Amino acid sequence: MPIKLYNFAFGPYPQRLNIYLAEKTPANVEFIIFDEPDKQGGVPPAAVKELTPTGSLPILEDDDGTVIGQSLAILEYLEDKASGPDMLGATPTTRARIRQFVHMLDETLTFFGLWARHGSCLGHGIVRTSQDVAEICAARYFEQLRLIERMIGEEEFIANDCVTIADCVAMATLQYASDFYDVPIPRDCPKLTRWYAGFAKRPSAASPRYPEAKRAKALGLMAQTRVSVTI
Ligand SMILES: N[C@@H](CCC(=O)N[C@@H](CS)C(=O)NCC(=O)O)C(=O)O
Repeated sequence: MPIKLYNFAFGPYPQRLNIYLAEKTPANVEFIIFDEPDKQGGVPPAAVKELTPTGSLPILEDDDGTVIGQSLAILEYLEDKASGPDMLGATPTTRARIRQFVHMLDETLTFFGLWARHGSCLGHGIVRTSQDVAEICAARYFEQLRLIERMIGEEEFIANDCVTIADCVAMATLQYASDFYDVPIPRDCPKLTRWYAGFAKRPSAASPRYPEAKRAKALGLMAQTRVSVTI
C-alpha cells in the first residue's frame, strides 16, 4: 500500500509538498489533491481533516496507520521513507545546514502569514486585524529575507549543490508572496533573487492555480499596508 498524502493544490504550506513531490517523484506515494478550499467539491472530507488535531493540510497517512500533520514533519518523514533522490543531505553537517534554512524559512512564512492576515483586505471583517501587527510583521518578513541572503553560499541551490527540501520551502514561500500578494524580494537580496529566478524555471515550481477573485484582492497587500520595497 502506498503512503497517502492529502494536500491542497494551492497555499504556501501545501505547495512545499507539491514542489517536493514533483522533484522527488517517489514511486510509493499516492497524492490526493483537493482543489482550493473555496471551490465546490474541493473541500477535504471530515474523515481527512479529523486525522489530525489541526485538520490543516498537508496530512500524510501511511499504511501502518501512521498519521503525520505539519508540512516540515511530512517532508522529513518522506525523506526517511519515500523512494527518489536524497533531498535532505548526505552528512550531518549538510543536513544541519539545510535544516537551518528550513527553520529560518518557516519563521519567515509565519511573519508573512501574519502580515497578510492583518494587512490584507481579504481578512477584513472575517478575522480581527491590526494595522500595527501588519506593519511589524512586514518589516520582520523583509528582515528575515535579508538574513537568509547572508546565509546563502556559493552552492547552485539555496543550501546545497543539489535540490533539497530547503529549495522547496523557499520556493513555496517566495512564490506565494510574489504571485498571490505581489510582494517582491527586496533589491538588496541579489543571491536570493538569482536563486528564485533560476528555480522558478523548473517544472516543479510551476505556479499553482490561484482562486482569481481572492488573488485580485490579495495583490494590493503592499499598498494596503503602506509598505514599499525600495529598501
Ligand atoms: N503549520 C502547518 C500549516 C498548514 C496550513 O495552515 N494549511 C492550510 C492551507 S495553506 C490549511 O489547511 N488551511 C485550512 C484549514 O486549516 O482547515 C504546516 O506546516 O503544515
